[in-house]
Amino acid sequence: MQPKTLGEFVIEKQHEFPYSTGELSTLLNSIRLAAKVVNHHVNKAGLTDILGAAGNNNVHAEEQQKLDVLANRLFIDALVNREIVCGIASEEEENYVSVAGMKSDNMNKYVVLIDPLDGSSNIDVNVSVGTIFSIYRRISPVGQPVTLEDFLQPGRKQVAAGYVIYGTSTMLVYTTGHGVNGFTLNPALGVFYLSHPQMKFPEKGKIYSINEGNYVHFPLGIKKFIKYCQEEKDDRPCTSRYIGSLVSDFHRNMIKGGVYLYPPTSKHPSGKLRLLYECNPMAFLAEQAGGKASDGYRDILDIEPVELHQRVPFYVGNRDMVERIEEFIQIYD
Ligand code: AMP
Ligand code: P6P
Repeated sequence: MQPKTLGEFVIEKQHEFPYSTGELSTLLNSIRLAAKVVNHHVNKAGLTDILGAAGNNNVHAEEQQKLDVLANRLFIDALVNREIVCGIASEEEENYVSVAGMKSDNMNKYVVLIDPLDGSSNIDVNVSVGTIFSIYRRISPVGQPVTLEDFLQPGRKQVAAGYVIYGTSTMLVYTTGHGVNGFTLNPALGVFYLSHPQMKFPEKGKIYSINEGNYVHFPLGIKKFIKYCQEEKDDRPCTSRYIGSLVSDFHRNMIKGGVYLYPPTSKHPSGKLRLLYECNPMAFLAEQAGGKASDGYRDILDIEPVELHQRVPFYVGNRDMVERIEEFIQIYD
């Protein structure tokens, strides 16, 4: 029997909410379409003149790869120009993009935050990259221009979150608060099929993912956790795996069991990962898959955001491993 398609799954879930207008389904289906278009370009990156830097930098003075710019444009066009949302914020845009109010008939109630192509430094070396998205209900009045507060909501208020991983196969993994489901693209048909229903972290994790090149700058608690993982004892030593692409490291750790760490470093004293469009969506997915996400002291989803591109220390994965990290931080830091 053919597995369910993503489109069928979205509609089936909508029917569980008899009063729904279909707006969230339309939004999820637009993300699905944009993901297929980005996938086409990511897979062709080696063949067309789209590799390499776009010749300018984004708001974080990071050199924008051409695919970054393209993915950003594709997702914004898919969501904003069709008025499927009232606003969108992106890692590649200094300010949020407002639709509600410019076109007064825009009565949509969702805002979306995206990292259009996370891990883009891997593009030119053919390592998997990903798109991350996060969806909230606006808190300002429908029909009015969106406000910054619509985007600065704690992660626990998310309506949906997910990622697309452009890897050996392309998958879309998302949650609306009722578990995590993974869909694999059949490139011949251009259809996502349900391949990983109700994804959960394994009971125990044995992988740790961290850039140990920053070791000398890590807080003592993180150094102690790394040495703990390397001890020959109990269910250790762990395996060290780090791709340099959050979506890929997270996806592998959710399937095999493990934890991803991006602690404060000398270059990024508040951590490198962005709270709104990287940490919150991955934290929502992690909790829905039985895992945990923390900044070392509190759940990521409980953090009250103060600015669009704020960074936080980020530890996400198996609950037992994240709790162990918190213990080491609270003892040594
Ligand atoms: P809507 O009016 O379509 O925006 O739906 C209202 C609410 O119903 C959403 O905010 C969700 O909480 C839920 N809902 C509607 N459609 C879906 C869907 N396809 N998948 C999961 N939840 C949904
Ligand atoms: P570093 C990609 O730029 C990213 O935001 C994550 O996807 C990835 O895990 C991390 O940064 C890699 O950072 O400093 O280890 O190269």
